[in-house]
Amino acid sequence: MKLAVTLAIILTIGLAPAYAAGAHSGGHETEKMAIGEPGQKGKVKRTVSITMAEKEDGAMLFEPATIKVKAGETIRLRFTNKGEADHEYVMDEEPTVLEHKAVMARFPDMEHDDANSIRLAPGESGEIVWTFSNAGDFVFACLIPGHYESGMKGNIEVVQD
Ligand SMILES: [Cu+2]
Repeated sequence: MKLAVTLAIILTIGLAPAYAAGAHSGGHETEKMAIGEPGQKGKVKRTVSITMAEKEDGAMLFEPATIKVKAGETIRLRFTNKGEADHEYVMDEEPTVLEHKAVMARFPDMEHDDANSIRLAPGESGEIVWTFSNAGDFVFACLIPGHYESGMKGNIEVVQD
């Protein structure tokens, strides 16, 4: 019993800093992400409006759930949370998002301050200006526990111009 508790503490303490070092302590500023980088407002070519909401049957979703952009394009992603719960948006390569999801499941109150994510309270709006530097298939999701499973995920197709 005592060993189990100690082990749990070690795991918890061990994981948190490792995660912080990997993704939350400015790594995004120094490492190039495959999905791109924060864009300059002056280079915005178009705006994509995305709503976050819950349905009466318990489903949660992003509308639209597919975003298509051209490689090199700078987009203003404009979000509105039309639901009654907090929602977030994070975009990246799928394995990274799923890894992040596993960490969120362990630390549900974790808040992000990454350029590729945004969290909105009910009724709030916000935006991310982003340059999708490379062609490829990427994903976005809400990683608040349970939301991904309820449908809060989508795809970003970045095609070569
Ligand atoms: Cu959500």
